[in-house]
Amino acid sequence: MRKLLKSKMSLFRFGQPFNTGATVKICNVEKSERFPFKNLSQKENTTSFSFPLNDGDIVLGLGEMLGSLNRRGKKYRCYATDDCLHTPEKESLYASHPFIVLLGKKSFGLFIDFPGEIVFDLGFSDHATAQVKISSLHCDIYFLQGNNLKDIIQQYLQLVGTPWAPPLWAFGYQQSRWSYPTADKIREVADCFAKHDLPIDAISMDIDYMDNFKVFTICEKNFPRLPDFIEEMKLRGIKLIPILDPGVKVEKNYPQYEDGIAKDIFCKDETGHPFKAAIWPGLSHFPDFLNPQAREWWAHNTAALVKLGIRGFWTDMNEPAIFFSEKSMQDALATLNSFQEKYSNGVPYSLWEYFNARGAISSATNQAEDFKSFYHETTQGKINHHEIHNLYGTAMVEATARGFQKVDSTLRHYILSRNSYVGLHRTAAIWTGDNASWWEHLEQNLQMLLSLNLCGFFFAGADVGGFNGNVSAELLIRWMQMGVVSPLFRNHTVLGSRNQEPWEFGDKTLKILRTILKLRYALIPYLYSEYMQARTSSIPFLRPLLFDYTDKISKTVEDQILVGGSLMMAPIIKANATGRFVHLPKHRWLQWSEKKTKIFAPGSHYIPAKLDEMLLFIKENSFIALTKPAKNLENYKPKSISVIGFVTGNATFYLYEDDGVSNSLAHSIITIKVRKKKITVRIDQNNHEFSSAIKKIDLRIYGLDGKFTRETVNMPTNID
Ligand code: MIG
Repeated sequence: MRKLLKSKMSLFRFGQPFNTGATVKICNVEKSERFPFKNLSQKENTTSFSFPLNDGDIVLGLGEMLGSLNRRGKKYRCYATDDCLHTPEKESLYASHPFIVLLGKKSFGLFIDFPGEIVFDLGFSDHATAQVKISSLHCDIYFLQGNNLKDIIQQYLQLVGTPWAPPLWAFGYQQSRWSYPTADKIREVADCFAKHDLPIDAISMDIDYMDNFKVFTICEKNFPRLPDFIEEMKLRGIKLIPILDPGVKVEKNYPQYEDGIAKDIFCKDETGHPFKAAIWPGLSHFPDFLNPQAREWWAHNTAALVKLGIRGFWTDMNEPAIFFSEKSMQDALATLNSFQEKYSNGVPYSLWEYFNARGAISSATNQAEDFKSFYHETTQGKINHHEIHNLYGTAMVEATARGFQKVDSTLRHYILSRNSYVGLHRTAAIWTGDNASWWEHLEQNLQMLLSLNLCGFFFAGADVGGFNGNVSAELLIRWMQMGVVSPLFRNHTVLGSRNQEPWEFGDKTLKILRTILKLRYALIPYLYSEYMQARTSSIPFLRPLLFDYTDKISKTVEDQILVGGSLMMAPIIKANATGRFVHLPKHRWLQWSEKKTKIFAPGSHYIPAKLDEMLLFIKENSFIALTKPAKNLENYKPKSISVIGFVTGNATFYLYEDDGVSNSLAHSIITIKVRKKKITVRIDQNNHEFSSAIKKIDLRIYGLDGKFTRETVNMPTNID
């Protein structure tokens, strides 16, 4: 295993920061005189500092933010917001990951552990300066020195903890749409997957499964006998993933409302009354997830669904999103009324008044004033929401996870969250929200995945095919191709859009999509093994080239993905493309597909890729592992696997396997070694708590001449 460099991490503490739970390591606090940036200022409730950006400096990080991988030249705002139009100028989205890395003559990482608003101006106002503004006098700032990106990221991951271990089935394909309106419709979708020979592991249940969008209720008319339905789908190997929104509707006789009031678990306004705002179910209260009692209450409710057989949740709107509050709606209506009065009575009005009226209703959404108007009762005291805004969804997920633990703490859970803060990567997956069926967003998906991985969120993904708008067959194909390496692989689309299931685009497209899905399922041994090892080695599962390579070109390539230790994907992200330039750094690479293989020398190459082709490369002296694609990953225990290597010298491959469901993470490691052309295979199983079912390994090793040798290895029955 790779050795860690000695930690060169310093913590600077200002005031008495709220403990966010982001970090898992306790660091000594440094004297503030040693703060590395000279122009630190603390005034008017703001902590700010800046540092120079030299020519050629690269800034990485910030996880889920729009824009390029190199963050330089843009302004970003960590203040979670439900914004469903991801256009390039937007400064914030649903998540806050205030961690950046500067790569330059002197490289460093910077993590600002503060759950309120932070603005990073990374060479936008002035190309040669980075400015950081934290909207508080209380925060923890971690400064991480390192020789290179890997060193800095490893320190960061040690600080914020090991990424989540998902259940194996989470690596399967998921189909979603807003909404499959009835259980029958979901049955029909499942039938189509079977009929068309398409693997699938989960189907989402969007907001329409509830009774009028009330959380923890079921619309009995459209989803009768839910427990039976869950069981029926389970027998088909498909998990149902219901959505949970935080808002609890204010409505007499609605049990969760009555109980929530009785147990006093909602966030309060200035006057001590439960804070009220409109969200899908209507005027609602918001569980105070920062309050342990409220978390317990929520966990109790989620546990009830887990007991029915639900194995995963999808937590949405947890920034939290607010459509309007009573106050913001009154303000909006006042603006409308005053325009209406003038207009109807023939009183002169300016066009500004018309524009104000036009935007009034929509500007009642997600108002800062509303976020400042309610409070949390935390173990660290009462605190205004605005101060800890970015923690709300993370706390909601913790409460949801607790629901699983209540039922069976030995099993791994699955939670897909929209909002996140640093630390959530230890507990859940995130998706990147309401993207669109645009080619630009396919590219954005790629860059977000890489940025998120650099921030510890290995298990992430975007709505494949795009959420808003209508996808074309070509865009869906290219997006699904990238999905093959995306940990979360979920096709999801908005209410009213064109159907986006694989069979909706004609036979030719269906055939291509089937091959893509089968490839994903074939690659499960490799993907899962590399993911699980990435967690413990603190090396991101998905990486940009510059993580592994130091050549000039690798520094600038933002559209190729290193997947684990052996594989690289160069996704096609342009419409009508029939190929693309690929940078192949340092060593030779074996272009690999099930149909053809070709060896490339290092350098830049234009490589053709027809619509049904994707560009995957195996690095020189490394291996990938595959199986026969399963229909789903329930009870997945392959008996034989194929290992494909491209070996010109010495090479070693570790294949990690576990039961894919339990928290114990008892596992086995199969080691394949090539030394001077001699191959050895061994298996280590820790304490025999987990024993691999693999009996046979079909080894195919490509050499320099592009030809392969084949060998079948029968696994020993006596282990160790
Ligand atoms: O206001 O539940 O991002 O995935 O389909 C929209 C309906 C609420 C936003 C999520 C999207 C989901 C949708 N939700």
